[in-house]
Amino acid sequence: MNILGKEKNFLGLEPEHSALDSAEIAIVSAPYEHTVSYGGGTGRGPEAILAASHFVEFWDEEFRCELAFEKGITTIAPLQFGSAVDEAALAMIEAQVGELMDKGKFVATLGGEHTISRATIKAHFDRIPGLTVLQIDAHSDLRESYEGSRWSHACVLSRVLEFLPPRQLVQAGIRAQCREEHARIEGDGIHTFYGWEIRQGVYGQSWKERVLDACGDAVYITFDIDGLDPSIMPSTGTPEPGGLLWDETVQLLKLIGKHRRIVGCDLVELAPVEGNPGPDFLAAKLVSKMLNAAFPGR
Ligand SMILES: [Mn+2]
Repeated sequence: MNILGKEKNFLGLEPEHSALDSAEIAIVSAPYEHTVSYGGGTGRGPEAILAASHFVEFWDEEFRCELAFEKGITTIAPLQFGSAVDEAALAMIEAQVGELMDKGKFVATLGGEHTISRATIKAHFDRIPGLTVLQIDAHSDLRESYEGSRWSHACVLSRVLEFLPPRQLVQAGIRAQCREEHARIEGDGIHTFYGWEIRQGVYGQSWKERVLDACGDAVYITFDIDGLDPSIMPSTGTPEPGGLLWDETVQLLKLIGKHRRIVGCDLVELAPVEGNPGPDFLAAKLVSKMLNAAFPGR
């Protein structure tokens, strides 16, 4: 497995803090883009996040640590899918994430379209009993198929629910779905926190605690960047108004990390816009915050 050096790795780390053998954290890049439905560009997401991460501070003033120096973060060279699509591409991602987990690494995967999370979640599900998946997303992604494909990013959680019990799925920020998805949520008892419920104060100030309550001990976070409000995150293929803002998102991550075990994560669907680097930097900082949240005790 090849790793990226200081010029291209996450945070621009020197070898002593980014070696494959010693780092406790591994960044996987899955620049997979095959079933985009509106705006394109997610295939360039991982590279843009890694480039922007060089402007993220090592010291986190909120978590009060330099996680990269304390744990080490290695960045694996991006997966190259060639002509592999759908199940073949997912098999490559699942194999790499699984191999790193078997080496004892905490794995954070950068997408790519949301389809990739079927693979990263499966790798975690097979190794961690009772896994909860916390999905932050504008879309519930529970269609059975979309535009003729079962492997569309719009159905990725349907593919996950082929192995994950539906009560172990928690969704937050949802504000676009079709009738069949709503019926599935109601019928299967999926914990879904809709954007309008959060914004209109249905759960009061405590919506984040309610999300926490719905999570079991071990939590995998799949973060679709379109879960954030387009005012702070315009660089995504399907922007939806009414999304999560920065501070409440970080507070949620911090709360989950304090009371549960965050065992892995991904960040998907960033579609970088030429000439607007701000959202790429936000995404890089969000990855850093997720990692900090995952290691609260250090
Ligand atoms: Mn999604």
